[in-house]
Amino acid sequence: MDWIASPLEPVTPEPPWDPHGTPALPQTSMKTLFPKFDRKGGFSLLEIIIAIAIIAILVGVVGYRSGSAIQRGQASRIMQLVKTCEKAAATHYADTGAYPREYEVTQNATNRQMSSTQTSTGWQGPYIERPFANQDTNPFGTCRVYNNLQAGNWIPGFDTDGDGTADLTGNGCMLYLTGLPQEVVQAIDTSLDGGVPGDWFTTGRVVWQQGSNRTLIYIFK
Ligand SMILES: [Ca+2]
Repeated sequence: MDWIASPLEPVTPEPPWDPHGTPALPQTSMKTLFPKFDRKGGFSLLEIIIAIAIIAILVGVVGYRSGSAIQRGQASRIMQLVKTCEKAAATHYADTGAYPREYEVTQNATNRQMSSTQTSTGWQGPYIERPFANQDTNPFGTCRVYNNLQAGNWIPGFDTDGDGTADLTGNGCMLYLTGLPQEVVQAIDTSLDGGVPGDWFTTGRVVWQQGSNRTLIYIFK
């Protein structure tokens, strides 16, 4: 057991710690960094609060701006989809004399008349580049084109002049989207329905059913 017998290394005893003494580390004060800065009391609580408030406001503004930029991007993407579907529905109608319906890619071919080969007379599609795949087509949920503007009790037709009655009803094409955040629907509504009187969510080409989170957009008749 050599290690017990080995002599201990000499240890220089530390001076006793004095809680009231001068700290060992050199202190850098604002005064030494900036000789002109001569304040004895440091920053007051009020100054610190004001600084924190300014930072919070700046963070909030930047956050809000990037949030609304994302929503504008999402809204313009849906607007692009509206344009694509308008063109596709009009061409399908010109070829076949019928309004097409287009459901998501998992549905069978009879419900994908714009993307899947049909046997109907005059059909010369596909009329859209690729079938509707969720996330890809609508990042928030389902996307469909219905060929009826007034069906069941939830497709009410479109009151495009905002006078309280539907003026676009019956056969025709509309886009059906689920899950869109209100801000995104409102951005689309502003661009398609700007100036239409009445509630923005019930009148015009863009109808938002808040309870079921469905957005209906008239595209072609
Ligand atoms: Ca509207």
